Amino acid sequence: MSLYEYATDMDTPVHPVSAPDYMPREQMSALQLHRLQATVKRAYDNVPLFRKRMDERGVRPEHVKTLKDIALLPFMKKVDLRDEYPFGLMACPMNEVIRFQCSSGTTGKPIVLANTENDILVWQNGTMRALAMFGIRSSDIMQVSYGYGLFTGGLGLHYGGEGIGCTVLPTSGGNTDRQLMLMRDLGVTAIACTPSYFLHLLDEGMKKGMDFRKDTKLRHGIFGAEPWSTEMREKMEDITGIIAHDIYGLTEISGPGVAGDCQYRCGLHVFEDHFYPEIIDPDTLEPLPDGESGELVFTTLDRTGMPMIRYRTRDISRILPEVCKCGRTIRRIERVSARSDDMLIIRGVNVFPSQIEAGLLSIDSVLPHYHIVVDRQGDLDTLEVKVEVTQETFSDDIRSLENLRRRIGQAIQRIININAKITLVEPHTLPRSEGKIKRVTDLRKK
Ligand code: DLL
Repeated sequence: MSLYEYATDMDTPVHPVSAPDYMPREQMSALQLHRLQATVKRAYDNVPLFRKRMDERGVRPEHVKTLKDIALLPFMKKVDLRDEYPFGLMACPMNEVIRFQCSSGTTGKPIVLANTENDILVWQNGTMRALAMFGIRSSDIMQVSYGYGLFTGGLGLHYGGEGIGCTVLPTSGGNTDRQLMLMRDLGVTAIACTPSYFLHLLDEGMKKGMDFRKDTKLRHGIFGAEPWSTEMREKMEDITGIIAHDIYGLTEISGPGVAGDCQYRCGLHVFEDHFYPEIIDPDTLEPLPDGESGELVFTTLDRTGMPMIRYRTRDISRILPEVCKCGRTIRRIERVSARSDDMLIIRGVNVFPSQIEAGLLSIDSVLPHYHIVVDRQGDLDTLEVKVEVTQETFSDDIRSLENLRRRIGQAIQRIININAKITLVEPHTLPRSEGKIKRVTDLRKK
């Protein structure tokens, strides 16, 4: 199907859930301001950390009179979720919370997000609108191969799919053979998973002689949770004949469905009536004008469980001010391809080097010198951790070394849920640095 045919298919009829995407700008701004004021008041009244920071700045909720006044408000960061773990940022009583979701923290503990029923509906509204924008309709069968559970990918797309009435096949991640069998046998038309997992599915399918164009009914891929390039998109579309859509989101702000691309693929439309985007300079923290590249910051406008105000995502992007040809009035951000911190995304899982360090250092006889190597074998990310051990340990017999390797591997896996290859090395063999130490080599970027 050509892009033109696809565009026609998408524009008529516009899915009913998409109405706010086309709201006149003045009406959208008025709605955003109204919701922002309510969110700031709610956080001020219920979240001690937020109130303290506001008081320190001499700012009160009633000072937010226009959308520009958002610049008066303090930022929130991932460390706040760690420091206030697990319930400190909650703005509602526990009996209103109906679900927790988690994401990686920077150390051994995850971060926890509390969702009220309202928050689950807001989140679902974002994923429904993203799917509708991608052209998914009630006649589609969508295989959700994002992980279900604490990670928001699986449940997020699941609720979105059910919301727009398509048939959902909740395979979750893993068990590639069964995924391929069901995709073919059930006539799956859309798949939602990380782009790297889709490449893996293609590889495995092709090894078995599958021709995705002939043997499946796939037409749509719903890819996100990690950066992916235009080249990767072209490769996937070439092999399968699908249209690869980009969906963006993060647990702190709800999950997938904060933004997505339309048929013109010129950036991702943000569902701005729920999530207010800003771009700031990560060094000066000053807001940047539309069009300039910087750190993406979101304020949730109608979440009640744990509202996030000026949450620093660490993702680098820019707001694209021109009106989009698709007719949506909601603004777009550029596709996210870089971050301003050291978070790695390995097989769709967020990993901070500090989490690996926390695992390593829980084991005696390991020295605090390590180096992380991330690479890609075929289409799957690999993780190797090189660790220095004491001279005595290194001289031990092979069985003790094997045992140590296994214990280190398990300690790391308990924290990041990824099986890493552990390589033990002699003391003083890993590079030292006189300035900022570089602990990660990411060979995927070559
Ligand atoms: O990855 C939510 C999600 C699930 C999005 C499924 C899309 C699809 P977290 O685990 O909290 O949430 O990770 C959020 O992943 O700050 C980005 O760095 C990265 N990310 C998410 N979507 C994209 C994307 C989910 N489309 C972090 N392109 C974010 C690039 C993405 N990076």
